[in-house]
Amino acid sequence: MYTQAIDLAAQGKPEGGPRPVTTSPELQAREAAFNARIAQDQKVEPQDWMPEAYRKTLVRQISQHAHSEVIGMQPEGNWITRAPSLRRKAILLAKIQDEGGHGLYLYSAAETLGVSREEMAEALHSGKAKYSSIFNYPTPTWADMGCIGWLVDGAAIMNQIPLCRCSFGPYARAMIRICKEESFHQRQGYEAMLALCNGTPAQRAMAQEAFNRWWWPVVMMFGPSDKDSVHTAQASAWGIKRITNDDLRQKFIDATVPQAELLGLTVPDPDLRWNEERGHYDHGPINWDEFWQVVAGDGPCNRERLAARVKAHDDGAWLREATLAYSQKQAERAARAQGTDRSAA
Ligand code: FAQ
Repeated sequence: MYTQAIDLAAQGKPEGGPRPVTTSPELQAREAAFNARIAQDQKVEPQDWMPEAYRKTLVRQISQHAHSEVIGMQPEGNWITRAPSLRRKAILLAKIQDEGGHGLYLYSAAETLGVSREEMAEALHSGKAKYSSIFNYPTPTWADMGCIGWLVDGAAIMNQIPLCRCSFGPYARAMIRICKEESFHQRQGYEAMLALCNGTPAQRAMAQEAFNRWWWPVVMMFGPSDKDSVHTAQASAWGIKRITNDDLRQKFIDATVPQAELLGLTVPDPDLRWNEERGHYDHGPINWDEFWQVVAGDGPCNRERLAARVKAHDDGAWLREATLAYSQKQAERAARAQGTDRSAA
């Protein structure tokens, strides 16, 4: 359903193509080859020449994406010990593990661009690197688990399906598997909401209350409106971004409103109306002050989330040291064995 909502052919290519970023004749020739590759929709691989700004854009986006997946384990991790049944607990555990795995694929994809895990971790822990605004909201009720799966994963798929066609090979390939897993996450979230909405009046009220809290942060999660998006033009010209923030947001709203109706939930937007002429829902104003406040580190849970991540990293230091010592020992043993073989020959 989310895949069908995205008609890439209809989006067309950005006008003018990528902007030149280099000057010397040799670099210009390399850049021309790179631009030709982008224009032909061929993948750029780590060993290929690429403009430094393209590499930096990818490192920024992929590492932020990885950080989001890893920090994104926390709001749901809050409910592992309190899931209402063994079945729900097993699903939640599997889903959270998947998110951790997504973080790892994405860190690996970013590493192919010459940045180390340590540098990326340091950027996150120092507050220099961003992660998605959505993970700075609290999860006080079980219905929040349903809303995260249904809405947050639903929004993530909407944003990530076009990234499966991103021009950078390792990112595009990582996104294919990630999207398959996010699809399961979205369905389990919707099914959890369905159970609550078919339940007692108190359960229905819990579902509506959680929906009221998540709707607007999820709508914001697609990023600033196109007029304020600083990276869209260049990222689109490079084939990294295929659909703009506002267009993805609209597709998400159009897909999600009927799902809310099926659940019997009311979308907390008094201005929401189907616009026959546009063939889309019109929606009310987005509180961009709230969005930027959360992005700047001052949301309801920013400090808590970052502190938990830094603590987990510090607590894991012994494992990193032990793994490194083990691999060094293995390498030394292998080298010794090779030396013995040679002297025996
Ligand atoms: N939160 O010019 P643009 C998930 C920043 S994964 C925080 O439009 P761009 C799975 C942006 O970085 C969710 N910051 O930027 C899951 C930039 O700042 P910078 C994450 C935001 O890159 C589910 C500035 O605003 N997904 O949910 C946000 O062209 C459940 C200007 O913005 C991805 O990362 C935001 N929401 O477009 C896990 C997908 N939006 O860097 C657990 C990949 C914007 O200059 C449980 N990323 N900013 O300092 C993308 O598609 C893009 O990077 C966008 C932003 C669309 C996020």
